Amino acid sequence: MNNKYRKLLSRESILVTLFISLWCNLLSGQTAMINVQSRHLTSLNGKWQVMVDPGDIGGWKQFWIERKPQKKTDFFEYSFDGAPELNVPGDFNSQMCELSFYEGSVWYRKLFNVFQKKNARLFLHFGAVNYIADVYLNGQKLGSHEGGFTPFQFEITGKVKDGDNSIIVKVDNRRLENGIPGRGYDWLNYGGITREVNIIETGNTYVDDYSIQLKKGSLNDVLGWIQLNGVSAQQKIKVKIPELNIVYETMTNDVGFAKVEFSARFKLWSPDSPKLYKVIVESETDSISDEIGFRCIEVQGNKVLLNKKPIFLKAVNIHEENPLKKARAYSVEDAKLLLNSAKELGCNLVRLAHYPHNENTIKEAEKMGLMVWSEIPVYQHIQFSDSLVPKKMETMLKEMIRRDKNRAAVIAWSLSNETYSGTSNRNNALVELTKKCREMDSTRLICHVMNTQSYVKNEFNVSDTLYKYSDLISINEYIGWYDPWQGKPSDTKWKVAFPDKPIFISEFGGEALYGNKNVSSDEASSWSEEYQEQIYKNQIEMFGTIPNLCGVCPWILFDYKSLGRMQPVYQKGYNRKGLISDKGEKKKAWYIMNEYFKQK
Ligand code: GCB
Repeated sequence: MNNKYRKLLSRESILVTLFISLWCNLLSGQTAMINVQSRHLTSLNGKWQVMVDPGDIGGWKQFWIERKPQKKTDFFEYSFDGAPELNVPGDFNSQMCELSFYEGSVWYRKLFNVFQKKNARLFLHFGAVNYIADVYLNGQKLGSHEGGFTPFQFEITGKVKDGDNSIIVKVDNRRLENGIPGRGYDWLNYGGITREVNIIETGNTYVDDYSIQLKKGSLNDVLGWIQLNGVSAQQKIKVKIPELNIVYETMTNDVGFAKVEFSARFKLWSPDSPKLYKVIVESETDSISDEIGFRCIEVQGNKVLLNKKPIFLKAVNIHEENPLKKARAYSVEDAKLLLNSAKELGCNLVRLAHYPHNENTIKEAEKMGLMVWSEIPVYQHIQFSDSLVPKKMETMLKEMIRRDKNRAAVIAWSLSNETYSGTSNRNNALVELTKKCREMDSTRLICHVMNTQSYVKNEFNVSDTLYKYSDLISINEYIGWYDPWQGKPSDTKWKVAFPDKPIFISEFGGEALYGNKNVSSDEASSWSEEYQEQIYKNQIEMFGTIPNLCGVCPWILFDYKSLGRMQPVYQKGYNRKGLISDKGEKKKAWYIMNEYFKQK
């Protein structure tokens, strides 16, 4: 065990972590328990009544109190009774045409029935709410959560009444100067209760969190831990893998923590063989079951190795949008639509841009044998010098890793996309975040995506010092679209400040409107399929010149909605860099990319 890991597992660090998480919980919702799907759930999905509140009057009129007329002269100019309904999970923009581009407050209410058992604990769990959620139960505020793409929960034991209860959530998806993402980004700001809502029932002490993955660099040794939550902290623990006849036994300490360490001859997870094992984590008071894969991902010299063998990352960028429904994706069906298309293109990796996607997507990708690149929305214009921003980045990172750390498919945590080296405090904040990420999970690649390179006289100069802290040199470049070619693609030269690291082209491409064919292949303003196709042909020629190339990732699989893309004839509110249109039609460039991936 390396020192870093030993430090992570020490009792002091656990106490510090518990203290920090308690402190964070005062600011945001409680950190959510993991593996919600295998718990005792009552779903609150379905229709919720809503009041749209563009003028923010709900705050001073105290919508959460739900006042009703008491005497004949009383009236109130708001009410959830008789209000329109929205589906949860689901974004509000795609469900009411007057909310298509709405960024503001919407109040949601759900009435539900519950009976609390003796010795049981109840939690109200949200998969994600974009962007700020203020949550009330029966007129009392439970708390708030900031961050649109990660889960949070509130314990409601003793706060619910037997019988009828009411939950009210104020959702606000307004952009914030010190939000993450900040004010500017190139995707639709879908607001609402976008993922599932559940009431989770547990015993007095339950298995809150666990990490069961291979130790960094090993193909056989599991190194992990279990964390209980509740009064009976010291318990006997079993970790069982029935298919391998493994029953590992240990004991949690006085803060409910136990280290897990055992070895086995696993059939390893890989895109060719996405093997998952049923794993049961059992305490004296709880039992939880998971499907876990075991694999080893590392960078050695200038190569990415999966299970000790070099692998070329055949990737594609995906936004969490169902192009056919024109709505935020959240379901297994949505995931299958996006991921099957990535598979058909020939991919072995999906870059889930630019925020943590829903759990269904990660789990489906894992079953299909697609590796996952997962990122937090530290995107372009982030106010790194704002005193709250480092804490917000860390919280989002922590929530992303906590939820998905047992997913073998996830091979990379990406901490930033296209931040600017001149932004005050950028390096400081991101270097700190990288260190924290390594402490939270040192088993995966940790990356920063940048576009700070120069491209002059057919030479790329890649020199951003932040790459020192990134396992890959991950470059976004749009030569042929935003930047014209400076010479023959096959003559491109490269000057890279960290010449021993693998290079990943995390974005490239250009726009075309599907069906706009036989127009012109040498004018960008034609928005033709031929122009886009030519970009892809040239890029592929250029890829041959890149030292240590470990993978490429076109921007993007499907055309997607974006407010900044308003060219009235060709874009009409869509970023048209998709290899496939928003109606599912393949453009010419798709075939070029598909052929390249077949050759690789
Ligand atoms: C980028 C961004 C991506 C954009 C893309 C574009 O560099 O990372 O989010 O949408 O460019 O289409 O310009």
